[in-house]
Amino acid sequence: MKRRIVSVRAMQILDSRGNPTLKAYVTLDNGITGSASVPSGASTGENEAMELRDGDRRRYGGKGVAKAVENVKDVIARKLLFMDPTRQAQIDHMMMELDGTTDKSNLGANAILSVSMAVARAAAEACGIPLYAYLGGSGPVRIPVPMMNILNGGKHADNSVDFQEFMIVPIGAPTFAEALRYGAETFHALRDALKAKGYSTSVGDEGGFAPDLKSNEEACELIVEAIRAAGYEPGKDIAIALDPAATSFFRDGFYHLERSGRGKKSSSEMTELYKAWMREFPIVSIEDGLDEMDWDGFRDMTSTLGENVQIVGDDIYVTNCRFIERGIRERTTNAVLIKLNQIGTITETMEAVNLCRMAGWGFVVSHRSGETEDSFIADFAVAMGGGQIKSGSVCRSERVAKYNRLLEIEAEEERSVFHWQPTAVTP
Ligand code: 2PG
Ligand code: MG
Repeated sequence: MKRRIVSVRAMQILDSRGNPTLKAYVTLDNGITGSASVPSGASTGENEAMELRDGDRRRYGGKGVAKAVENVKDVIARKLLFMDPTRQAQIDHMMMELDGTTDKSNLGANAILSVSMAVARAAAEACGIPLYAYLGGSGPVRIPVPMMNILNGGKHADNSVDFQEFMIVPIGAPTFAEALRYGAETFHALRDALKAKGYSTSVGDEGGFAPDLKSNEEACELIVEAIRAAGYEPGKDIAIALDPAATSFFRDGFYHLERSGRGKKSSSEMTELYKAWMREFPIVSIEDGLDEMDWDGFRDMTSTLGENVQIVGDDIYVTNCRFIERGIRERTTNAVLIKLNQIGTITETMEAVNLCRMAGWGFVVSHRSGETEDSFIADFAVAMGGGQIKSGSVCRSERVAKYNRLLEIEAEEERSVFHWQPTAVTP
């Protein structure tokens, strides 16, 4: 039976950094309500869809989202009333038209996305199926391999590490549950290793440790040591993925490794650095190794290293088909980071995933550094079937919520498969 939307509401809640964000509620004529909360980034790409913030410095330092909440309750709600919630694309396009800008700055990408996600939740429940099955359809259920960010630097921590994320990837684990165990055990071994060296074991925005290390390399050395101490073989059981988020230390044509006191490097010197690291450490994926505007540098890096490592574009593509199309044409990378709030609707995010599939590229569904307890991306990653997710470390509940949801899906789903294969994607 066809359902109708009878109410659309939103409220201001807090994210994991204590900044305001939105939670939206979509209610149907049978009383079902779907709700969803939106995350927020710190190392944001220049061309991301725009989060609408109030700018009133007396409240939350200008970061309030009261206007975005009003836009949901007023402008968006009025248009969505009596619509069929299973018409996701139609609803998303209607909101895009209503906004009328290319970056969603009128109504706010945060306002639009909260409703887009809440609509999907309500529709899935009305259909009586889990969100991942509703968005992904029938067929094998591929549980993604987690990239767990156990050491934080850059804009996600106030320490001496230039690179933003050092992640462990349990490539040899037989199931997601085992992968998570590998990760948690390595995380605890890393705490012991840091403690033994007199380093801080406090954590950064994504739940990874944030010590003042002597160099960026030392992060990889400590992680390899922790993998071994936890009883695993580096490169066979557990590999390393990096997200330097290089835009955050790029200035005047150079990459400034200032925090670690390593001077400045050109684009090709950065590629050489990654190449040297790949000889020394079991690295399987490098995201945003270069600046978001360094398209030529990315292409050179991909042609030099792309055979042996996944090169992921995050800030350079901002989950936007326009940029991903250019990347595919120019062989800029061989994989894409997928973040719903970089573009602002489920429909456009799925279009970005489709481009990756058609190009035979890998893709990684990702959280943001400012998150909520909403586990939407866990279902979304399963639905998209790309086999990779990054949701931070194995501590801080806003990170673990996604991993726990994946445990649940794997336990409930008899058809589930789990394997590490970064560039092969399901059709
Ligand atoms: C990234 C993300 C998530 P942020 O760069 O990939 O880890 O960080 O949300 O701050 O952009
Ligand atoms: Mg990134």
